Parts: sequence; structure tokens; C-alpha cells
Amino acid sequence: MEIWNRHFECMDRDGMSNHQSLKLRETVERIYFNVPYYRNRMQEAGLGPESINSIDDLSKLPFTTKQDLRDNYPFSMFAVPMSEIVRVHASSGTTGKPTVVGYTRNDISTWSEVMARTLTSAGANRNDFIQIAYGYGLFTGGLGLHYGGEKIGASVIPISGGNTVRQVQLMHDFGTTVIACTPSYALFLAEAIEESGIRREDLKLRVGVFGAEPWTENMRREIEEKLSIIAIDIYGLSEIIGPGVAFECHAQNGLHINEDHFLPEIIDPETLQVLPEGSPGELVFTTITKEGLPLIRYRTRDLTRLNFEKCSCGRTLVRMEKCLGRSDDMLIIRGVNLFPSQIESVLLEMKEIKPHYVLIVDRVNNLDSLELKVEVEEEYFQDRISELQSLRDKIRNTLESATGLGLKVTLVEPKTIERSEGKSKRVIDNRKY
Ligand code: DLL
Repeated sequence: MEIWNRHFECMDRDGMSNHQSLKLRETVERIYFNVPYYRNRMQEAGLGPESINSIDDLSKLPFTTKQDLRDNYPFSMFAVPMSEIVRVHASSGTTGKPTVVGYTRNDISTWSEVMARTLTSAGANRNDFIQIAYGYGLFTGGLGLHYGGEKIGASVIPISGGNTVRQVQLMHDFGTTVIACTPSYALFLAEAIEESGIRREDLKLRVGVFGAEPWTENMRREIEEKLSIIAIDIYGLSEIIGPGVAFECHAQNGLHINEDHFLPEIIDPETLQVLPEGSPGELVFTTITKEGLPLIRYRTRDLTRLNFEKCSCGRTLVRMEKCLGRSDDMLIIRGVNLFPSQIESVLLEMKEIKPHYVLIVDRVNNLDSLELKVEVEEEYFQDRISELQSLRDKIRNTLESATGLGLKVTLVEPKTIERSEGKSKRVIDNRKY
């Protein structure tokens, strides 16, 4: 398999640490002199630029949160004059103000570089047709993949999200080999292909690059089977750069972090202490090459762990485990902690069930209630009522023993749960806090 940037992707640990220390010093200087918010925070902590000499000093620096970005809305955290900014993106901001991010010309070039690594690692090259079904616009998915695709010389199809019938038609007519979208949209596309009457062998699809939302190993298997492709996980967040923060290789055993640009730490989200190598916890990033919006110890809320072993693909870039939950995604139901991914894992083991489900949480008479609505495979939906009832009991019992939580299970007809064209919403929490 090709490697896009062998120098950095296969660098030894000492070389990487030296590079990171040098870039961290430059970044701290940049934010101290250019971002009043950071200068104040550092002064409050009794720190100056000279206090940070190497990555070992990182934990002296304060954390940054999404709230800090909101408080400085829209541009006050930028470290360069607006005349240097060539692009802005923003998060959708379902709660409160959106978070706005800005890129200089060099930042765009860094982004293209890390996306070129991502696509090369997925097995794409100049001979590929990449259909980009992530949304274009303020969301970073579409344009992030776009620049990476052009950089490796592939033929980019900037179709954006939605318009599923057209997606399938062009996939067939153009001979798309690589599809880029959210994993939930990949499932939707698989259904649409089946319905279109186009035979799988008439498509040239071989790789999918999926991310922007959590998806379990069982979901991966489901997608790989339905689309007959290899499904590669890609991770990123707008605040750090967008997609391109970390990517899988064909070993599918952890996502390589582009750590020559984004320095990771794992902390305990409660005590905020840095955890020893290999411990699970919250992922924190410091950008060490970004110019427009450098961020120091940004708390992602994503939960994972790091693996520093060399990978069978030859890369030495540290790997993060597939990220299956966020600390703020965790539901607390009658005192029991539950991640939606736990439910997904169990459901997708059952052949009678389709991978389309929604969890509804409510509070009735001061007691939390949990309901799962899940679609049944067509052939099982034709079954007698008594068989459907026993299927429902089986799902409930399996989930109860896996999660320790009582819940109501409602089986619904195929294709009744709303399909998503971008990030899926699998939890509806109606509780008033
Ligand atoms: O979702 C960037 C992106 C676009 C990544 C396309 C991959 C592909 P945001 O909208 O800022 O940016 O959302 C970032 O999405 O903190 C995670 O909680 C979640 N997320 C992103 N990728 C993954 C993944 C883009 N592969 C937030 N697995 C992050 C699990 C993911 N969660």
C-alpha cells in the first residue's frame, strides 16, 4: 500500500517528539502574542512563552473548550488578521451559537495534505473516481474530502449530500470507485442501490471513507457486506481542522493521528489529569502547525485510548481506538450509564433486524423510560404476530442483559424510520432537566 508522506507517517518516536516540541514552542509564542484570550489565560497561570520548552510542558497549559470558542464568537480567537484568512467554516450549532473556524492559505494546504494521507491510506489514488456525498458548505466534510481528493490527483465528484437517486445513477454512470459520506448515509445508499435495479457487479465501487459520527464494528461489517467494499473510518472535528485529524489504514485496527500537526493527549474528564499511555479517557488536541485558529489542549469530549505501537502498515503515527462515544452522548437512565453504541452493537448481531433504529428517552412520573424503535427485515415482518412478539421479547431480553436496563421495544415496518443524509440522530431525549 502506498504511503503519502513517508517522512512524517513513519517517523521514529524521538524524531516525532523533537518535531512536536519545536512546533509547540512556535505555537505557544504565536498564541501568546496574537490571541488576547490565550495571553490572559497564560498570565493567570503564571506562564510566559519561555515556560514551554518541550511537549513535556504541555500539561502546564490551560484547556480550551467549545464554550471558550462560543464566548469569543465569531473571530476573537483567530491568531492572524482577517486579511490572512481565506476560508471560514462553522459547526451547525444545534445548541447556542455556532463555532466558527478560520483557515489561512497555509492551513488549507495542511488540510489538503492530511486529507491526501487519509485517502491514500484508504487505498485511493489518481486513478480513482471519488464521489463526495458529505455536505458541502459550512460543514467541513465536503470541502475537506474535496481538496484531499484533488491533491492525490483523483477525479472528484462534488455531489454533496442528499438526492439519493441521483447519487446512485452517477455512481453507476461515472464508475465511482470511492464513496465518501457518513456511515448512516452509506446504509441509505445501499438500500437505494438495491431499489434502483442496478446490479452490484455493474458498479465499480471498492472503498468507502466514512466518519463524522460514531459507528460500531458491527455497522462496519453490515456496510462492507451490503456494498461489497472495504469501509475505512476517518475522524476529525471542525475546531481542529475538519476531517483529516485521524484515519484508518487497511489493517482497520485504530486510526492514525496526524500527530505532526495535532498533538493528542488522553485525560480523565472529571479530574482533568493526563492519563497514562493506553488508558481510556477524553481525547484532547493541541494544534501545532495551524495559523488561523491555533487551539491549545482542546477538549473534544470524544472517548478513546491511544496505541503507540508500530502498525502492520508501516506507519508509526500513534493510533486512536475507534471512537464509539462522547462524554456528552452518554445517557444516564435511572442511574445507569448507557452509550447508544452499546445498543447498536447488540442489535446488529441479530439477522432479523435492520440497522435502522431510534432510542426515545422520556420521564414519566419522575421515572426515566427508554424505548427502542427498530425496523424488522422484510421477510420477518411478514411473519405471524406471535412470531413478531417473540422476536420483540428476544431483543428486549438481549438488550436488558447487555445493558442492565429495562426498556420497551417497538418493532416497526421496514423503511419507516427516517433515513439520514448526514449525521444521524439516533437518540430523542424528551426529558426536561
Ligand atoms: O464531523 C468532521 C468530519 C467530516 C469527520 C467528515 C469525518 C468525516 P464536526 O461536525 O465538527 O466535524 O463534528 C466533530 O463528530 O468530535 C466526533 O464526536 C464526531 N466524529 C467525527 N468523526 C468521527 C468518527 C466533523 N470517525 C465530531 N467516529 C467529533 C466517531 C466521529 N465520531
